[in-house]
Amino acid sequence: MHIDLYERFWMWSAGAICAAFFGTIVYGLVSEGTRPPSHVETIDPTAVWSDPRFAQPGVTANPDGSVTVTAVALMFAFQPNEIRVPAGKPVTFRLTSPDVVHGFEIVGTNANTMVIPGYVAQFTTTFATPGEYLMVCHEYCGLGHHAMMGKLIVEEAL
Ligand SMILES: [Cu+2]
Repeated sequence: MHIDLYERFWMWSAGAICAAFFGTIVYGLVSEGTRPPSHVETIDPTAVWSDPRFAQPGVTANPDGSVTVTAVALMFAFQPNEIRVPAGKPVTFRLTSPDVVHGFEIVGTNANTMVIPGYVAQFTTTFATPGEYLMVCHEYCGLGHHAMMGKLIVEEAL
């Protein structure tokens, strides 16, 4: 079968691009430890505030030095809106939404998840550098989406 030179060129080019894209995924998986958050825990979105897991949003210190942050993403704020965590300690975030799909991203870090009504989003990360970080919603959730933000303060560990 005869394949024209240019046809061959574009076939190999397309193949090389696919291989490069796949390579970046494998590189992130193997070398950078990139994993999408995957925590399957359900919750009744109409009863978030009376659910014992989310009745008192905030930061809880665990006996091993790690902390757990319980937060609710809602139109158009995070509850709590200001979160203080220690640097260099594992921080487990647990989030849910009582209304629509929201996003939760801490700008400049690898903390990033979707917050879907009916589910508890959970991931653990460690903040090495003390400072103030912006928390934003990155899933369009309505007219006030652009104003949906909060502050994460990473404090120097004692
Ligand atoms: Cu939003």
